[in-house]
Amino acid sequence: MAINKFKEPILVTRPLLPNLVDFNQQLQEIWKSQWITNNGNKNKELLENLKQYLSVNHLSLFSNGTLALILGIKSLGLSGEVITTPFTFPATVQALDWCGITPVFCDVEPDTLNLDPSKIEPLITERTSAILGVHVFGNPCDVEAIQNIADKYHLKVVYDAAHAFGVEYKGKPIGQYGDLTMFSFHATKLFNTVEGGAVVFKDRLLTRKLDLLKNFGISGPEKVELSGINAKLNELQAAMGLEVLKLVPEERDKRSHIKRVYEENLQYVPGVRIITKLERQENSYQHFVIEIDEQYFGMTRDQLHEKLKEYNIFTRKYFYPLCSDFSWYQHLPSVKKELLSVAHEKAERVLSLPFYGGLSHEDVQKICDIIKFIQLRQYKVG
Ligand code: T4K
Repeated sequence: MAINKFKEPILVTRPLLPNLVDFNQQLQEIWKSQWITNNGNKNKELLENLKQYLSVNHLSLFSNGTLALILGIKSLGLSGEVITTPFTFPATVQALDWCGITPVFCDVEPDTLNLDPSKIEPLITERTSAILGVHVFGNPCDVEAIQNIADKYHLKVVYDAAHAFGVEYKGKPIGQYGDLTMFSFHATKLFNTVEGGAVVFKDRLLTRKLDLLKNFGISGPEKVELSGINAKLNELQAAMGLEVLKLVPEERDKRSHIKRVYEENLQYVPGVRIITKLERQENSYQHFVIEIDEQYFGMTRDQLHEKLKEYNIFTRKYFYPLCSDFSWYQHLPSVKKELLSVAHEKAERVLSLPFYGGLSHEDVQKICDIIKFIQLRQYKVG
């Protein structure tokens, strides 16, 4: 039995887009106000809505998640070295680069692919100022173990929660852990403002600092207090956010059903492990990621990734290559392969499958059938 390829390409994700009539209404209000950036009314409204949605007291909006993280790190006054994960999107470690901070790479846990707390302590030196964890694919880090280490050595804790919008850990919103947490609102994220991001934080005094940092350090018409940059979210982005936020609960529901179809079909396939299996508020429904074990699956992740293209299915290898493999870090002692063995193994095995509310259940079923068919055919050929 052969399976036909998809007529149209199936991409790893598609942006959540508001109804054009609703968005147009937002635009009309902006046009009327003649205020299109620099902390307008849409910005203020989105700020309040997000504080409520994420259950946090302090939040600052930015033009994208990367600048949010860079300025968040700056606002905490971090310096020297920061312990972080190699298994992440380049933005996490590049934020450290832009702050003149040396990343110290720490291996990840085999299950969650997040920073492994049991490997952090030996990496702490006199220069360490913080631990920067990433809630990879929305799976929360072991935030309690990380906080215990940070308390013991008087370090700050920063989280990159680009994938973890709306996630809870042990019933507590993820943004309430650590000193500062960044969320990305890029087009590919569950909640998007086209481009955009935010930091949430414990210390209310950071609000003013972040407001200055994202607006050239300007504190008045004739006063520039510090060296900042332009990282403001504009009114059109904020309007997009206001409309998309209304759609998030329904999108989460749709994705949770898609997740179930994937799980029912893939959980017993030899050599396939589902990484993003948490339920309800513990899952951000940002990605659906599997791990391919060549020994039992019969082919490598790379071979499956290529084969799926023949059926018009475009999966992604998030996160390959590891950040510790970037050329400009090769002088660092922490990039040694033997110190990052779990991260190296996982980066060769992970595959993000198409995952967005617009996928029909039939499409998801077909993707699973194709994966099983590819595996079966491989064994027959082999
Ligand atoms: N930290 C972490 C852990 C992150 O994952 C990210 C971003 C950041 C920090 C930085 O946050 P931001 O500064 O971006 O706010 C995409 C996103 O561009 C990136 O935001 C995201 N992580 C990363 C995981 O995914 P690419 O290079 O894979 O994007 P691209 O253009 O290949 O798009 C992915 C898929 O989405 C494609 O199949 C096409 C589809 N797509 C994309 C766009 C932009 C659409 O259908 N429509 C669109 O408008 O990085």
